[in-house]
Order: sequence, then structure tokens, then C-alpha cells
Amino acid sequence: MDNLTIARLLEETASLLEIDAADPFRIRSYHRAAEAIQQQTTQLETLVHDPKALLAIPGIGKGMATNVVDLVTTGTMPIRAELLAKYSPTLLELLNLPGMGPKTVALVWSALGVTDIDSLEAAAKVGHLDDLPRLGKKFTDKLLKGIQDYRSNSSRFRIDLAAEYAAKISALIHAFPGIDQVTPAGSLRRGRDTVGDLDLLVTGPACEPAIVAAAVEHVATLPLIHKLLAKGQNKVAFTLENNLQVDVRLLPRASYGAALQYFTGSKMHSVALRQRALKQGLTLSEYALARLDDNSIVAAKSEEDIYNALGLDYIPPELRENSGEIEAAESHSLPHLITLKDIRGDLHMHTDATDGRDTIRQMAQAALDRGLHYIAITDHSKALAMTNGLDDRRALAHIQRIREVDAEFQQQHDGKFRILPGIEVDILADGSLDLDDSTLAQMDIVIASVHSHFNQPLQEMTDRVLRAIENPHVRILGHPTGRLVLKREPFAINLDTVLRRAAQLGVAVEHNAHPARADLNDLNLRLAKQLGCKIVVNTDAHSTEDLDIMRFGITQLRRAWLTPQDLLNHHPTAKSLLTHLRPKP
Ligand code: DGT
Ligand code: CA
Ligand code: CA
Ligand code: ZN
Repeated sequence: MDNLTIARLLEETASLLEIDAADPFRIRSYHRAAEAIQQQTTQLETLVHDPKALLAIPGIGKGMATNVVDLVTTGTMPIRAELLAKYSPTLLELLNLPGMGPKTVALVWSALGVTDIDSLEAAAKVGHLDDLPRLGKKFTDKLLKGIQDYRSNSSRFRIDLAAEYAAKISALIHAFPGIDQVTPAGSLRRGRDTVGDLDLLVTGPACEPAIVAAAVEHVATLPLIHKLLAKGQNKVAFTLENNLQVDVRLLPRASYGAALQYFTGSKMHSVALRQRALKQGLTLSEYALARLDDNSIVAAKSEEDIYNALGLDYIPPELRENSGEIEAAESHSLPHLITLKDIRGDLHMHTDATDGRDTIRQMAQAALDRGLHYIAITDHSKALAMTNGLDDRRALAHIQRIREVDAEFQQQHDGKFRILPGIEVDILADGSLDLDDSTLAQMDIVIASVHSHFNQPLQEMTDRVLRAIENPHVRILGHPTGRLVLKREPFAINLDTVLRRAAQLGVAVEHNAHPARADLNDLNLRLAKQLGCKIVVNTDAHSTEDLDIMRFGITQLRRAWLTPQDLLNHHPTAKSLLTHLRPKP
């Protein structure tokens, strides 16, 4: 049993304990252990006979160590078995629906005998939820819509999860001798925010046709295979326990480029490319780019060779959607896409003052360690009561502490790292802001975000956000769509109107780098650039590790054709950044 599985089972147990209304401290200990185990580089299953090593992991005490040993040796643990005897495992899936927290799940289970999504939907449809305390008709409507969304989305997977599994499977395939490269292709390589299935291409001496059978056998017997779907001469398809399908192809070095091009897609890009090839008397397949007349191979080994032979510059995978990239590659006008190292600062993160896990100092040190030159600390405002949001008095005291830590860091690092005082202020239902202007005036970075009343009609939401950005203290619009990838659709808003006004006012729009949020999709981001908006990409980190999710944000920016110059946080110093934000009133 690998670390990811152990962590997932502990998380599930935490959710079951929550449904069971267990002691919050106990629930927290399972979350903490799961988090810590995900960070471990050593596989815990190799440590089960070494209790000291297990106990050395932060967040793992004696009881949790026993749990881990039980999980690894028996596949379950007493507390989990006990909870699963009481509650059906399908109850856990209900937690993916909007509004269904552990308390509500426990309520519908005890009051209505709901055990899974189907029975929940049935109960909602006949109005049984309307009569329950804290729920009601509005809740029911929202839930039914949520169930629909969930069903249409549940066959796709978020990019971070897909990337995690791709890395894990790659490592397992690499264990076979004679494998040089395992490359994710398909939508994962193109960086879509969700992935239907994983496509992995494998090459190396072991993949040569005469001997590939042994490598195929290795792939077909990987320990994490849930169900083997197909095993062919050079391909294996299987599903994982979570139903994610994986297509693996093993290819000789000589045709790797052609195969990579073919299986990266997108289908529309490849169709356009093949048409172009035909016009040049060539034929493009998953094996090679070849001449039509005598079948002689023109290019096959690398993608660069293939694109160049077609008279095109190399096209980065993120652009391969047949939306102008082939024309741009022909006229040598492809953009120089942004990369992670172009980002110098991160302007949106939370600390333990509200719902973040770590202190100002810890966040700053982690940002410094990742090579950033500046950050802004932007905790929540009071309307978000469940996050312990700051009122005016606490917000002002908080920025005082931010300034102190900033002074300390400036001294230690010759002024080369800055911590800017900021706030993520809530946009209230009527478009007013949650804190006084006099408080906002003290902040360098004011991000205004919608966090509530997501169901307002189009015009009301549009007016609400427009009113918020008219406030001269607002420098960044956060969560411009409020979507949660695969969980919650964007709220109704006329984004075009809002982006136009933001561009006029000089308010930057934020792309949230978190793979669960990614507020703006690739098309929205392209539109923002077209309309002349300032754009900023931030992690919205709630812990030091969250700072690493910046890479997922960058992938979406690349899909939107953005260059380093299109991003405000490409500016090398806090000073130059501040001069490019909306001027302070
Ligand atoms: P997904 O899995 O739904 O997120 O999207 P993709 O793009 O990964 O699609 P997938 O897994 O069906 O196929 C991977 C790539 O293989 C796809 O981008 C292009 C190529 N491909 C697959 N089937 C066909 C096909 O019938 N014709 C062509 N031209 N290409 C195909
Ligand atoms: Ca795929
Ligand atoms: Ca596929
Ligand atoms: Zn935030």
C-alpha cells in the first residue's frame, strides 16, 4: 500500500468521523497525518517494522502509527472498519455535492435513510429535504442542480490528480530495465484543467518490437491496476481504483516523435496538421511523416522534426487546439509562452490569522525558498465568519505584524524580498465591501472577491462586481467566476462587461492557480488580454506547500497564449509591481 493510498484512507476516515460527529481534535489528527504522509518521500510500507521512523514523522503519534501499520498489513484499521459497518461507504460520495458537509450528510442519513446519491436525489425530488432543519426548498433546488453537474462531470478528473497518478505510474514503469522515457500525452500534456483519461507513451531499448512483449507484461501487471481492460502487442489499457482509465503505449525510439504528436492531439489540431501534410504530398500517421509517392520517411523521431518538415515552428502542446496556432507557427509568430520561472511574486495567500495553516513568517520563508522576490499576505475579511475573517480592528493589527515581519526580512535579505500588507475583502451581496475604506487605504494589495450569494441572477451579479471594482481601493478582482473545477459551475456574470470595466479602471483580474479553482479558463484569459486587462496569477495558498500549485496556473496561462509580459507578477520587484497596479486614491 503506497503513501497516497494510506493518506486517502486516513482522509476518508476523517470524513467518516465527521459524519459521526466525533471529537474535532480527533478528526484533525487524521487530516494532519494524511497531509504529513503525502509529503513523505519514503514509502511508509517499508517502515512498518520500524516504529521509531514512523513516529519521527510530524503529525504521527502512537495511535496513528498503529493505524498505519494496520492499514499496510491488513488493508484496513479497526476505527475505519467500525465506521464503515455503521455508515455505507457510498455516503462519502455525498460530500462531493454542493452544500453537503458532514453534518448535512449525517442529517439526511439519520432522518431519511439516505445512503448514496441516488437515494438523496429521490428524497430531494419528492420534497423530503424541504422539511429538514437548516435545509429547505432553496437548498433542495441547488442540490438537484449540483447532482446533475456532478453526474456530468464525474467521468473527468482534475489535472492535479491526473498529474499525480501519471507521475506515480511513470515511476512504476521506469522500474523495468530498458525504459528511457515515460511521457504523458493527451489532454494532460496539453494542460487542460480536466482529463478524461491518461495517455502515457513509453520508449527505450525494451520497447523495440522484437522484445517489447516483456515490457508490456510488466505494465499489464502493475500493482495499482484495478481492472485490466486491454493488452495488445504494444499497448495496455487499465483502470485505477478511482475509475481513471490509463492508456499506455510502448514505442520504438524511431517513431516516438510521431507517436507523441499523434497521441498528444488535440484531435482537431492533428486533423488540421494532416490536411496540411497532404497538401505537401506527405502523410502524417502515428508512425511517421512520410512521402505519399514512395512511403519514404521524412520525419518520425522527434516532434520538432515533424513540425519543421511541415514548414512550421515547434508548437508547444498547450497551444494544440486548432485555434490559430498552425497559422502562427507558419508565420513564425507563436508567442513566447510564460514559464514558472517568469513569476517573481505571489499576491494572494492566507495565514493562521484566518483560515490558513501557517504564520506570516513561515509563508514568507517558503516563498523566499521558492525563489520569489515578493508576496502579499491577503487574509479574509469578517463576512467569511467560518474562516475567522478579520474585522477592521484585526485587519489593521494584522498588517502591523506583516510590516514587522517585512522589516525583518528586508534587513536579512538586503531589501531583496518584500512582504506586502493586503487583504482579500469580501464583496457583499449589494456590491459594497466588507471593510471600511479607511482600513483598505492602509493596504498595498486589496483583492475584492465574491464568496457568497453565488445564485444571484446575471444582471444583479454583474452590477454587484462592477460596483465593487468602482471602489478606488480595489486593485485586484479575485475569483471573477467563482467556479470550482468539476464541482461548481461559474456564477452567472457578464464577464465581458466586467473585464472591459476592469481594463478601464486599471483593476487587475486574478487567475487563481489552484487546480480546484482556476477561476478563469483559457478562453476567459485570452479575452482578458484582448480587452487590455491587467492580469495576475496567484496561488491563494492556505499553507506553505500550496505555493507549489503556481505551476498549474502557469499551464492555464500558456493555454491562453500568454507571455511573461502579460502578467503583473512578472515584474522583478515589489516596487515595480506596485507602480503598475491601479494607482492608490
Ligand atoms: P481526454 O482524454 O478526453 O481528456 O482528451 P484527450 O485529448 O486526451 O483524448 P483521448 O484520450 O481520447 O486521445 C488522446 C489523443 O490521441 C487525442 O488528443 C488525439 C489522439 N487520438 C485518439 N483517437 C483519435 C482518433 O480517432 N483520431 C485522431 N486523429 N486522433 C486520435
Ligand atoms: Ca486522454
Ligand atoms: Ca485515451
Ligand atoms: Zn483567498
